[in-house]
Amino acid sequence: MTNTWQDIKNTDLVVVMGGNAAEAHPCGFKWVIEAKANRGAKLVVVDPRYTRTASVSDFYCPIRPGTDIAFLGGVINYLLANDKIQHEYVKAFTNASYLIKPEFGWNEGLFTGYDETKRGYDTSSWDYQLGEDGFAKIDDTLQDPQCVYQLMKKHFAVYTPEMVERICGSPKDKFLKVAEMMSECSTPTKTMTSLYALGWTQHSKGAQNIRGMAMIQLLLGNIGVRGGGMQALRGHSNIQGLTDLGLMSNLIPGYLNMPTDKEKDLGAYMSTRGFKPLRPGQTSYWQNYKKFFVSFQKSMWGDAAKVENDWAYDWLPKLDVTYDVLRAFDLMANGKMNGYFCQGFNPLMTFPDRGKITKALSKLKFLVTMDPLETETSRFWENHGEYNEVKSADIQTEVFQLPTSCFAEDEGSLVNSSRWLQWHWPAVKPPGEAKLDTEIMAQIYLRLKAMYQEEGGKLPDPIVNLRWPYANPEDPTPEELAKEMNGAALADVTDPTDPTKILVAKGKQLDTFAQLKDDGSTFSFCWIYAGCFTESGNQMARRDVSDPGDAGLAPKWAWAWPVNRRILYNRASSDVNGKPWDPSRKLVYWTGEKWGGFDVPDYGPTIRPEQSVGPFIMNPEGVARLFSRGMMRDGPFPSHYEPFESPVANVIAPKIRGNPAARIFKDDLVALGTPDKYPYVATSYRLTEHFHQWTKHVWVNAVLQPEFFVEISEQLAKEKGIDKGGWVRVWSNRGSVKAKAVVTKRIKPLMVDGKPVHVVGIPQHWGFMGKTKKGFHPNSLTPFVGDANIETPEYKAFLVNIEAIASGPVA
Ligand SMILES: Nc1nc2c(c(=O)[nH]1)N[C@H]1C(S)=C(S)[C@@H](COP(=O)(O)OP(=O)(O)OC[C@H]3O[C@@H](n4cnc5c(=O)[nH]c(N)nc54)[C@H](O)[C@@H]3O)O[C@H]1N2
Ligand SMILES: Nc1nc2c(c(=O)[nH]1)N[C@H]1C(S)=C(S)[C@@H](COP(=O)(O)OP(=O)(O)OC[C@H]3O[C@@H](n4cnc5c(=O)[nH]c(N)nc54)[C@H](O)[C@@H]3O)O[C@H]1N2
Ligand SMILES: [Mo]
Repeated sequence: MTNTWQDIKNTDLVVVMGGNAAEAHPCGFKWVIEAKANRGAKLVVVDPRYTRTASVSDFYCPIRPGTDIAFLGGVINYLLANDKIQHEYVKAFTNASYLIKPEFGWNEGLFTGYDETKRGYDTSSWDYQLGEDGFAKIDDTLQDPQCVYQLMKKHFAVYTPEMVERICGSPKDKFLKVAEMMSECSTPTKTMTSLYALGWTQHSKGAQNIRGMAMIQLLLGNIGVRGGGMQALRGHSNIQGLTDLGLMSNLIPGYLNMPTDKEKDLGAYMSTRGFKPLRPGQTSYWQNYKKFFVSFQKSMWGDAAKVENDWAYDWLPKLDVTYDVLRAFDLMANGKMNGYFCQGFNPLMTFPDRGKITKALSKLKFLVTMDPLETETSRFWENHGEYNEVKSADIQTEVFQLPTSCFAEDEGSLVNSSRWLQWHWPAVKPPGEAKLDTEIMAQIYLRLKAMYQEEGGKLPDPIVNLRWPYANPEDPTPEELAKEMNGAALADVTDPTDPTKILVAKGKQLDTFAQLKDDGSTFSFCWIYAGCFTESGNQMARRDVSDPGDAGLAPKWAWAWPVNRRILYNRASSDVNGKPWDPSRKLVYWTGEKWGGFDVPDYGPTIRPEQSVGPFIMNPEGVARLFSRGMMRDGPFPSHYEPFESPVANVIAPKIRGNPAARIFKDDLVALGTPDKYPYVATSYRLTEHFHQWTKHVWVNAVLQPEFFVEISEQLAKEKGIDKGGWVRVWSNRGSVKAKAVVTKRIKPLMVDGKPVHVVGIPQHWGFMGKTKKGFHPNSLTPFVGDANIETPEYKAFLVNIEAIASGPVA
């Protein structure tokens, strides 16, 4: 989230699109109700189904799964065509005026630089024109045909209201109503907030869905302001922490990236991470990259990371390709990965194409699960259901189950959607033989280290030299680990302007990442967390609810990264002169001497407005990007692509199937189904009564939602002779499931390009373990396809067929 949960109460318009917050985030959703009750805010829902969120909305618009970019593109076109943008904001704080290279272009659904054999782009033309001074060229009048504003106008012109209706099946008048409601928020005193989650990410162009809305929010002047922003409603309680700490295969903590094979030494690695400002006077915060990186290396290897060995650069793995989870399972399925540690993950249920996952797990020599529950994954060799199964007798995989504690039994921090690190304490002791994950990992590490010390090995250094400074090496404490994430001084850190002044004495915890050094005198495992555990104690354990100005920030409750800033890009809440856009919703403003207000400002409190430093300090140009400069793998602007399995061709680029840069392997392309055999669009989602696959182990939840079902419209039920509550078989090109049919008015057929499209809704909480009745998961059916940028699987739009059957799943 750019803002906080409570800040939702400050908004005028809540748009829930690509999520179902009332169902999946019921506690946070109370702030939407607050906004409605206290400010008269309106709630708009755009979803293929009339959801629990829609049931309390002011306006609901249906949409075909996987077509949000056409809808959002339609809104962008509407805002530009009707001149409903916040001009001053767009000019000052975005790259609308930046000139793009003349060789950049867009033709028949592809941007320049596409290479079909690589299924990817050379993105070099998606860039600014640079002047001789090295700065990006701009045209303040926004008239140059190569400026981002004009290119954007051209790119989105195709998404007329008629086109939106043709692609999305959203009736034109309903689309126009939503566009009009959003456009009202282009005035400086009206704001809109966007709440989204997996309805947007789980597509082969998921990241571009989010960019589409971010562009709208920038055009409306809604980023960095109270009641505005982009709210990624995160999933598991600590999934924000997962990405922060670099658990993605291409990241290291704090959103630094893993070196690639080509970057042979630190010099090569740093040469593309210079982040020279692209406009005069910009801060370009990533210029501190080396400080964060060296401090990370010091936290990993302590004294063994030194200037002579490039701070142990060689000990980091180097990527040849991205090792996302799809690729990992593909490697397993092809016999190229033969051991697997599966910690807190139940992929047999939750990863796409169960047939492929089963095949993958069957090829392993060993599988270790670390989980408080006995998961389906740990019993993958039992064949339940109809899919491309492997015979149990042919499986050689040895399975080890290591019982762990769960969140209620351990101490530590969870990072929530608001980027708050909140400390929590154990309620009970883990039962039986269950151990804390940290203890298990420490045990494994110490044994590995002993083996390397005794037997040598190809590269023992990174393991034997790992810094391991815990009082009990066998069981590090949460406090020790948290302090390490924050970081400390390894030598006295002095003031650069006055070396006699000691800012942090040797051995003391750091207060902020601004104190980090690239000379080895500091360490911090995750630079964005610096400040969470200081000499004044554990900031994450703070529980002070005070909220100055009733701003919805509660700055002394827990601790937010970065530097306890509650709203990102908050400098943009004031105009170029530092005056709040909306005096009734002040956030950060220029007092005449410094930046004051309710939040920690984006940059140095004494940087004067006339210095024109942009609020988007992580970009070397200081402004936000309407045109994403080379960062996205699948295009600088979002554009509509059909899901890989779709009932219709792409009307904008008929020859293109799916996002041309999406993650898909050859075998999985072959496994895709076509609309002649699978005419219905399926989508999958969650229910409040269950949490994924865990709560089916609990009687109370099992009683609330005992049995697997699918949801279909009354029209489809009639067409297929399916009774309310009757049994159905639903199948895709990859598998088949049996379920009870819920026939509902909440799903309606959509008219897409002149023909009706039916949607089959498939909730996802059942399996063959636990207290609920035995059931199946949509992932027996889903395709093994992922987003182009972050490889999130396309769970939300695929093709199925359905028929009534006489009996359901026993056996
Ligand atoms: N009770 C409960 N709460 C949970 C969870 C749980 O299992 N149980 N899981 C947690 C986790 S890990 C996550 S990630 C979050 C997920 O939170 P959400 O993303 O909100 O949950 P979903 O139910 O997966 O999907 C949300 C909605 O997306 C809609 N949708 C499907 N396809 C499309 C599309 O193409 N466009 C649009 N606009 N909408 C579409 C679906 O109809 C559904 O209503 O929930 C978290 N909260
Ligand atoms: N078709 C379809 N598939 C989906 C989705 C969808 O919308 N549609 N949603 C996707 C999303 S957003 C998500 S997040 C995934 C979820 O996928 P998973 O993460 O595989 O699902 P969970 O059931 O939450 O599994 C987490 C496991 O962690 C265990 N656990 C809990 N606490 C601890 C602990 O402290 N330590 C350890 N070691 N284990 C612990 C739980 O018992 C559980 O078995 O599913 C994805 N799959
Ligand atoms: Mo999730």
